[in-house]
Amino acid sequence: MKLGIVGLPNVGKSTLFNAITNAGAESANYPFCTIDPNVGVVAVPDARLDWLSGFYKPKKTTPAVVEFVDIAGLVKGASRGEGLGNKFLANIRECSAIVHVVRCFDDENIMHVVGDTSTNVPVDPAGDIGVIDIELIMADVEMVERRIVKAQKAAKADKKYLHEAEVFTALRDWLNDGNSARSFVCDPDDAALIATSELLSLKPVIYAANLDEDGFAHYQDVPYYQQVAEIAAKEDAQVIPVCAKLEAEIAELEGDEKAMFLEDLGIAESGLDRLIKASYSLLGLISFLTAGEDECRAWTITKGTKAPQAAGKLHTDFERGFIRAEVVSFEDLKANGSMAAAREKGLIRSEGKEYVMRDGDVVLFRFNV
Ligand SMILES: Nc1nc2c(ncn2[C@@H]2O[C@H](COP(=O)(O)OP(=O)(O)OP(=O)(O)O)[C@@H](O)[C@H]2O)c(=O)[nH]1
Ligand SMILES: [Mg+2]
Repeated sequence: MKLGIVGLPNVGKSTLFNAITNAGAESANYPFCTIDPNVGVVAVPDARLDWLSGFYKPKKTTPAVVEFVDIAGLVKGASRGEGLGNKFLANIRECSAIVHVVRCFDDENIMHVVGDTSTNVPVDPAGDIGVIDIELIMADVEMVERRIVKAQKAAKADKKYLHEAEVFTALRDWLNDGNSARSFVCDPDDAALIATSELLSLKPVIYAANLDEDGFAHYQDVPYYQQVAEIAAKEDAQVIPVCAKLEAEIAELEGDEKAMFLEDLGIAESGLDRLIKASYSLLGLISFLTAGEDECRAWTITKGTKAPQAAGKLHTDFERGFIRAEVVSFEDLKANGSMAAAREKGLIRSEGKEYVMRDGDVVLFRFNV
C-alpha cells in the first residue's frame, strides 16, 4: 500500500518527498524534473515504540513503515495526455491513497504553472486543487464509460448486470458534474461495486499545504492555507501544514538536534511527522507493539484485524497455533511503568480468537504448534 504525492508542477512535491525519505530524489526549479516515479519507504514515527525501546534497551528496534511515491506534476489537460499526463495518472492508479501537495507560498523565482509550462500564473490554492481534481475526475469518466459499456453488454446475457450499468451511469453523471467519486453517495453494496473500478478520485486524500518559513510559523492566518483548509473541511479530509524546504533541513538532523531545532521554532512535532502518521492512518493502518530485550517492534495491521491474524504477522505458526493474546494498552503500561506493575493491577487482559486489535496494544501471543 503506497501513497502517491500528487500536485501541479513546482509546488514542492519532490522537496517534500526528499524530506520524507531523505532519499535525494531530484529537486529543481524546473517543471517536470521528476519523470520517473521515485519510491521511498519511511519509518512511521511512534513515541510508544521509542518509550518501549528506552525501557527494554533491546538489541533491535523495528518501526512500522509506509511507502511514498513521488509523482511528476500534473497539468491542465493531463487526462487528455498533456505533459505526459497519462503516464502520471497511471502512477497514481497504482497508489492506495493520495497526498495532494498545494503550493501556499509566493516566490517569483519559482514558476507556478497550471497548463502551459512556459506561462507563469499567480498562486491560487483553491483553483489549483480544482485543476488537479478535474484531471482525476475526467480520467475516471473514461474508465466509467468503459465499465458501463461492458455491463450493458453483459446484461444481454445476464440481467443482473443491468443494475451495475445503472450504478455506473449514475456515477458518470456525478463525475461529469465535476464531483469526485469519493463524494458519491450510495448504499454499501453499490459502494463495494464501485470500489472494484480503481478510480483515481475515489482514493482517500490528505492535503499538504506547502508554506514558506514565515507562513508556516503562523499558518492559520495565511489566506492560502485557509483556502485549502476550507476545501478539506468540506471533503472531511485532513490538511497538514508543512514547509517542505524547512522540513528537508529538519530531516537531516538527528534526534536531540532535531528536538532542539523544533523547540526553537516553537513546534512540538515536525509537519512531516504529522504527515507520515496521518498518511499511515489514511491507508486504514494501525500498529500493535511487541516488546522485549531482543526486539521492540511496531507491527502494521489494517483496522479491524483480529488477534490470530495479527499473530500471523509475526509468524504463520502463531496464527495456526493461536491460543490467546495477552494484551495491555500502551497507555496503561506507561502509566504503571512496567509489565509487572500493570499485571499486578490486572491491566493485562487475556484475549481470544475474536478479539479485534487496537492501535497501541502491547501484545504477547500464546500459541501451540
Ligand atoms: N520558497 C520556497 N520554495 C520551495 C518550497 N518548497 C519547494 N520550493 C522550491 O520550488 C522548486 C520546485 O520544487 P520541487 O520539489 O522540485 O517541485 P515538484 O512539485 O516536485 O515539481 P515537478 O516535479 O516539476 O512537478 C524548487 O526550487 C524548490 O526548492 C518552499 O516551501 N518555499
Ligand atoms: Mg518533482
